[in-house]
Amino acid sequence: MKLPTTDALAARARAALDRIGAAVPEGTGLAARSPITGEDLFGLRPSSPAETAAAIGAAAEAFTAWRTTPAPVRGNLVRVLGELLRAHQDDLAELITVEAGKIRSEALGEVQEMIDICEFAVGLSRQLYGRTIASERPGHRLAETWHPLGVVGVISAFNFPAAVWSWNTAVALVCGDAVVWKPSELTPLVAIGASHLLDRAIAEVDAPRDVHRLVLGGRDVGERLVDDPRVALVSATGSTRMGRAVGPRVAARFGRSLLELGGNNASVVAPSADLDLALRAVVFGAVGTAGQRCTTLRRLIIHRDVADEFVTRLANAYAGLPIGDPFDDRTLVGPLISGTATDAMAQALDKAVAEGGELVCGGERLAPTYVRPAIVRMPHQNGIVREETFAPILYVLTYDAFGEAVALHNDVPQGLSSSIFTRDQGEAERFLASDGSDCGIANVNIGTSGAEIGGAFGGEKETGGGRESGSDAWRAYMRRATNTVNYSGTLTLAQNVSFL
Ligand code: UN1
Repeated sequence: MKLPTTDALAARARAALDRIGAAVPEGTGLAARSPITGEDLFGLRPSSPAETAAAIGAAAEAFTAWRTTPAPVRGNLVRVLGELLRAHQDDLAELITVEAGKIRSEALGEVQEMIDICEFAVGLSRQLYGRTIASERPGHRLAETWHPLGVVGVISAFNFPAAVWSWNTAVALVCGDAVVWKPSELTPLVAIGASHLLDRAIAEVDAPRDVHRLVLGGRDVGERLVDDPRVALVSATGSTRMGRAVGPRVAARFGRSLLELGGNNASVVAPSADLDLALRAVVFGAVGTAGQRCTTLRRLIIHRDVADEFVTRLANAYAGLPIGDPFDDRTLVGPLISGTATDAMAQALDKAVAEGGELVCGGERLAPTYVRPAIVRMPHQNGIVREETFAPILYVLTYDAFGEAVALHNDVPQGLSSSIFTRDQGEAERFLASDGSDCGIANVNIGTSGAEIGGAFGGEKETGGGRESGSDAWRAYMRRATNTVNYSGTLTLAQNVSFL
């Protein structure tokens, strides 16, 4: 496998950061690294406890000015950020490829998602609507007003190192909040680049400088955001294990949290499905981003009548997948994030086989961080199939009756994304109905991954329940006040209460 050298990758990263205009805070304590070679690029200085506390304090201070800035003016900041992202789409994508190992097209797609959410948020800045409600009393007006919430702590993961930040930040900023961002310690350079573009936008529109702050480091830095009472909302993306730690800690201080945790996404393939279309969608869903999206397809629930032929075709498609350097335009599968991730994949495959699975193809380690995506036919859905392994493993399960497919589909602890491939409208509707898919995302004739920003993104059960990005997800970033205004000149008590 021909891969770039670590020196070449470091030079690419430096050049991209240079074009963005960001300085690298070199030092020790945190390594910037590339999964393409699995080696360190250079050392960075993590944020100290005092710096992290100061960043939160500065953001809290900036919030007091930002919350009274008119929302459409706040939108202008996000508009400028969107323009800078457009101008530096290639540069940020370059950093995403170096640090997360995404192929070029998916790295550019991630930045596109950032541009899209900025445009969405600019429109939203004129649409933070409250309701007017019919009052039961004459001469009274009952209404609700949405106000900025405070400092939002964003804790993001390596797999969407910039887009998930932008979903939170673009929306939080128009909502009048300040943001402190703790990116994954695996992707600090992407964060430095993205954050610097926002700093530039802040300077250009003369917004309060500390309305956004970046803090770098590991779990301890994230914990400071989680425990600081000045952080009104903690929006955290990562594993269910992480969420289990974060949720109760934030709740203990009556803070709010918005959790985007693990997925165990499935597609149902019915016998009436357009199998050519389903095949392409399944391959992208299972193998895109080397199986490291929250929305990655992990379970294929396929009707017995079409299963054998479909799995054979799938295995053929897998055999032709170009794996290697994500900077090479022909590559479709880049590296996993680390050697630990490839180890986890190998262990999961061993377990699957021990539990009665039949390895159809894949699983070989081609280099320390490169694997061949795997397909495993499973006789049941116990054990390992119920877990999220962040790697390209597709478990195949078969069904006979539609009800069985839905039951299998829902019988996992996670509830992020789901889809059905069918030409039977009744089946499609049943999948989307209240007793159908129990996920936050349920699709028809399209895969589980690659959601557009316009919808609310998130899931149920162990996925954490949070919703980010489009639709009315903005409400999580604001506080609601219910207002009763009496203009009648007399005091009328509600519920016909008489007093005094
Ligand atoms: C994630 O994996 O954390 O729907 C986010 C998708 C992308 C976002 C994934 N738009 O696959």
